[in-house]
Order: sequence, then structure tokens, then C-alpha cells
Amino acid sequence: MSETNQNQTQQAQPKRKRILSGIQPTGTPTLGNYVGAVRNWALLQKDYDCLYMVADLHSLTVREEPAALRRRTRELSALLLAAGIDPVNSVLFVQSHVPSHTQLAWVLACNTQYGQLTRMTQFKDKSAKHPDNVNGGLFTYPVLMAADILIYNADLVPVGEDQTQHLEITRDIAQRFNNLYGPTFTLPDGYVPKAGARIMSLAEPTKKMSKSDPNVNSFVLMTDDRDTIVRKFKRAVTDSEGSVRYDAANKPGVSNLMAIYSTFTGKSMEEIEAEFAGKGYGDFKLAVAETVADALTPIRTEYSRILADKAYVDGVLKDGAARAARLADRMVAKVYRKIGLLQPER
Ligand code: AQP
Repeated sequence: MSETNQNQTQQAQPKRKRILSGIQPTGTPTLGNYVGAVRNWALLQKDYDCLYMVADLHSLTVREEPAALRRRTRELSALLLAAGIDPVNSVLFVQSHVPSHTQLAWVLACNTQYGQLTRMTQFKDKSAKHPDNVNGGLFTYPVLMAADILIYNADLVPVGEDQTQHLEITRDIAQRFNNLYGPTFTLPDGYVPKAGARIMSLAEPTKKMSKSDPNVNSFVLMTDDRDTIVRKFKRAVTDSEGSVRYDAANKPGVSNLMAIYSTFTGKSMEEIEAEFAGKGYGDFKLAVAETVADALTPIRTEYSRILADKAYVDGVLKDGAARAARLADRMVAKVYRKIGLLQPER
């Protein structure tokens, strides 16, 4: 192909939209994190420019043991690589390795109203959950999240229901800033993945499955082995009716297991009901457990291999931070200029 033709082909390709998403190193990711986030992250790489962040600064809103936080940050990075995040085509980085996030967060905090932050339901929920540590970071968390997104001019942010309010405040902050200082930030949209059921706790199926839940039987970890997965599903809370039937309001336990099974098999609820008609919960739970174990086992094997190569993981994170910082630093310089901070001599 001639150079002119090649240039024309390149120009004809529409610019790919940019996605930013993060996960906190507050524990080993669960089946919920996998279905709701990580699995989709791997799939999105085909169609979008993706930046994926281990949100270590966000995790500080809850008290963390320093050595555990450090270890989990590397483990989580290795797990994301094992689950298919491609560090060449996507940017995988640790939030605190790109200091511009906190620089922008301060500027945005000065452009965010106290009243708006007090309306965040997650702040109210998390304050109730940790009444002994209702810290300022918990309150201003949405501002840091806004900075994470706006600093890259992300077009799309994959969000669960619990994060839609934070995306709204991000858009508000961006809009207000743009009105005051001229067009600066892209207003991001939420991205609802095609497959992304909300996975509930196996012990209390009206509560979402969470990696920081103190009850180890409430979750399946992405790194659990087959025996552990089977044992946890066998213990999953169901009901006394004994029939596999989807009814989220009255049979939350069974319905959650059906949602998990459906996610991995692609079967509809009707097909699952037909498959297990006349069978007990024992058979059903075993089938769900085996299906989940089949999906997670290759990731677990790859995870052990990658984690053993500490230099590789750290190298990926170093490269990711440098690539993210190139974009982020440019945005912070632009914002500083716009708001009137005197630029230092370079
Ligand atoms: N149960 C879930 N079902 C579906 N998706 C879920 N996510 C979390 N739990 C479920 C999605 O995982 C992504 C990363 O989450 P996070 O680590 O940033 O924080 P989180 O949502 O608070 O997740 P956890 O596991 O509940 O963490 P802790 O226990 O620390 O609070 C998000 O995209 C989230 O939607």
C-alpha cells in the first residue's frame, strides 16, 4: 500500500472511545467483581481504548494494614493480567503511581459544593458501616473519582447501579468547570455492560457479594480452588421450597444462584428451571459450583504463574504508570493554566 493510501486508511478509522475503570485492592476480587467488572474489562479491550486502575488511594477510606495493602495491590494487578487485561493495548496502572490524580482532585474539590457531597448515598451507607472511621476521604471520595475519570477525558465509565450517583456528580463537576473556565473536560457517560449481573452474597442473598465481607462463606474468590468453590456453593443459603424457580423477591438465594449459572452458561431462567425440574437443590448447587470452577480455574493457574514473576508485574505497572501519567500530567497542566496558577519556570 502506498504511503498516501495508508494515511487515508488510518484517517478513515474513527477514533476509538476511551474507557476508564478501577477496582480497589481491599481484598481478593470475588465472583461479583469478576462478573460485574473484570470479565467485561477484558472484553471491552477489543472495541475501546482502555485504562484500568488499581484504586489504592480509594481503598484508604477504610483503614488498611500497610503490608497487606502493598501485597494486595501487586496480587490484584497480577490477577487482572491473568483475567485477560492486555498491558500492551490497554493501560494498567496503580492510582497512586500517577500523582496528578490527587492534584486534580484538589482543584475539583474547590469546585464542588458541600451540599452536593452530603447527598451521596454511598457516603451515608459507608459511614453507617464504619461509624468509628467517618473520615474526610470518605466524604470527598466522589471528587477523587471525578478526577480519575476527567483527567483522561474518558468517554465511558462502566458503572454498577451503586455508582450512578458518582457519575452524575462527575458530570456536574465537569460541566460547572467547563462553564467557568471554557471547554476542558469531556462529559463521561455510564456504560452498562451487556452481561453484568449483580452477584449477591451466598450467606445473605439480599446483600451484594463483597470482597471485604468478614464472612468467608459469603463470597467465592477469583482465586478459590475447585474444592473451596464447591464447599461454598453447598453452604449457600437457599429456602425450604426445594424447587429451582426464579423469584428474586421471595427466593433471593436460589435466584442469585440461577443468575450466576445463567451468566456462565448463557442459559435463560426458563431453561435453567426446566433443566433442574424435579431435582433437589443439592444437584443444582453442584452444577453451579462446577460451572464457576471451570471458568475460574484457568485464571487461577495463570495468576500463580504471573504472580511468581514479580519483576514482570512491577514492569507492567511501571510502564502503565508512565503512559497514564503522560496523559494525566498534560490535563493537570492545562487545568492549572486555566484557573490561573502561575506556571513555574521549566
Ligand atoms: N457483587 C457484585 N456484583 C457485580 N459487580 C460487583 N462489583 C463489586 N461487587 C459486585 C463491581 O466490581 C467493581 C470493582 O469494585 P470495587 O473494588 O471498586 O469496590 P466495590 O464495588 O465496593 O466492590 P466490593 O467487592 O464490594 O469491595 P469492598 O468490599 O471493598 O466494598 C465495580 O465496578 C463494582 O460495580
